[in-house]
Amino acid sequence: MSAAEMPEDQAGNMTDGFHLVVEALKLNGIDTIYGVAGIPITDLLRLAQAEGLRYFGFRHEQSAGNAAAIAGFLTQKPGVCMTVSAPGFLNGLVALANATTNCFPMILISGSSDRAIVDLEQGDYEELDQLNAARPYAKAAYRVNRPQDIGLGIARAIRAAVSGRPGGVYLDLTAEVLGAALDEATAKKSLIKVVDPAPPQPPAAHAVARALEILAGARRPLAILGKGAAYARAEAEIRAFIEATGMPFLPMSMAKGLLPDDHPQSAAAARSYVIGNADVVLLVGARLNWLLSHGRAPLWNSDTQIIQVDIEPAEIDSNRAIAAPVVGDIKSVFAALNAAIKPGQIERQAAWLDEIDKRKRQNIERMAARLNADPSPMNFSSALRAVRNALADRPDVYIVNEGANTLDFARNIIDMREPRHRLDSGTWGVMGIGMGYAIGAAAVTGRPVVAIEGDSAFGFSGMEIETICRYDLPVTTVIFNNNGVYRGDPEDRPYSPTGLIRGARYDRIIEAFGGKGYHVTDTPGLTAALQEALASRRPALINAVIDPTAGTESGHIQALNPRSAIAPGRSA
Ligand code: ADP
Ligand code: TZD
Repeated sequence: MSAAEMPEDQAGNMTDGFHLVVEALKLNGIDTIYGVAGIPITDLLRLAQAEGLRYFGFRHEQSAGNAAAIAGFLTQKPGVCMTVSAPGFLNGLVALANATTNCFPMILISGSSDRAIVDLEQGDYEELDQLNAARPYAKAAYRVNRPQDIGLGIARAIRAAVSGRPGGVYLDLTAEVLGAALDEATAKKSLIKVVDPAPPQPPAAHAVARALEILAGARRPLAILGKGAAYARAEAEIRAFIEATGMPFLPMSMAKGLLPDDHPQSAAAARSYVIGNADVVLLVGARLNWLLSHGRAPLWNSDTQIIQVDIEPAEIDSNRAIAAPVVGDIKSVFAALNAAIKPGQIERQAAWLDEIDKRKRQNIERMAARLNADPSPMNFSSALRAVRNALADRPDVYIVNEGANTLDFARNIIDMREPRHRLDSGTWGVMGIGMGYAIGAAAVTGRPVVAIEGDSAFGFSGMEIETICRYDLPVTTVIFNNNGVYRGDPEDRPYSPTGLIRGARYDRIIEAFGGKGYHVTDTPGLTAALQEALASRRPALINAVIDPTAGTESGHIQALNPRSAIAPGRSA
């Protein structure tokens, strides 16, 4: 019998699945839900809101899931996304998979249809075997089949999401369980407050000693910092170690700001030189995946010894041999490294640092010419200079960034000074994270967000502009509008596979919802619009017109496009 069907006198001491879910979340400090309403979760969302949880309702589950995932990255608490069954669940699944791939803790909770009918494929409303569909894309996937297991299911989901290597967890709640009745005494006892969901994982002393010994012998050491280090909130410990040893460092894109980009030891402006010439690399919370050319030639030298700091033991040796694995959480690892290092054990390598400085200066000079040009229409460099100028005294602003050229240029041109303030396409190079990440970041930090978006990239989540306006969030979306995926088509040709409508007025989309739209065609206009939008702390969208011929195919990763083996020189 469901709680609703129960006679009044019996219902007095009873509770139901809806209440249990909300109580279990509250008990574990989860205060925000991102989602899209519908059968069977509408009443659950209403109840959550009535019970004091914040609810952000989206226009598409993928954006709700992306908001939850980035909230997880920013807070070390799992972000929770709730969806309806089958199609809503599948829309959210992309975000769940993206969270798992990027090691962000999130929980996708979806309502599901009647298992008796689903499992016999009898054609229920929104029928889908969601649990099994989620499994390959999640760090863990669970289904709750009895109301007395709700507390346990949520506890397991939280622990799985944040412990060890964080990831996306799927939690299936059947409509039946949500409506099911349970007496209050049993219900109360069934709830679990998770104790120490992500306990520190200190490294073994011998692993720390081995790492220091290798570093002590290095002539050309280099630290590479990844978003795992940002997630771990280990900036103080990492900075102390890097400054004590004098070693140069390179941030991966979402680790920018962990140490400020203008730190004298940053080697970002001499990236390929330092990777190719380092004799020892200290790899911290970054995988040797495609973003680091798998640790292989031609970028890497096969003799370079690698010390890898990661919480996931199976990550070690995944792409090449690791000389010194240090398995543990980054905060504990760096506390141990700082404690174990002996004065003078790792010498400052003056010749190496001087050479890096020389190359940095050369590269920065080369870039300056491009950056300071003022072509009309704007190109990526000049438009980003305008954005950078508007952000010069705003290190507090969170940056969301997606696109191809827009992503690659912004990563290099927009300096970050605070940790965890740059949120981008990440491990998959995925489009569609823009508005979800912007909303999630604004929701959990209360700070202004600037989303720097390619015009194609924006389209994947653009309808969430309404969500931004509805909640009056301090999000400014800057669209680099060059009429296409990568670039626009020539005026006199029909639309190609990469073409988008010419001269789109994206600024008018936000006006439909009461936000402020700007249409800008030059750099002073872009800087002024962004400054005004930031000062307003209200939703704004800047349509920045970029030269349609400015972009290159696939931005900086053109080489990943397959080439025909029979006609290698041919292109469209
Ligand atoms: P990037 O894209 O910045 O190069 P990746 O996402 O490839 O970074 O790598 C992040 C790595 O950080 C993952 O291998 C993950 O296991 C690891 N990681 C995440 N959190 C922690 C932590 N608290 N301590 C140690 N390693 C962590
Ligand atoms: N679909 C998804 C989900 N992710 C993707 N990465 C792509 C498609 C392919 N893709 C890219 O890799 S970048 C990009 C697409 C469609 C858009 C590039 O155009 P843009 O940016 O307008 O966003 P630029 O700055 O003009 O290059």
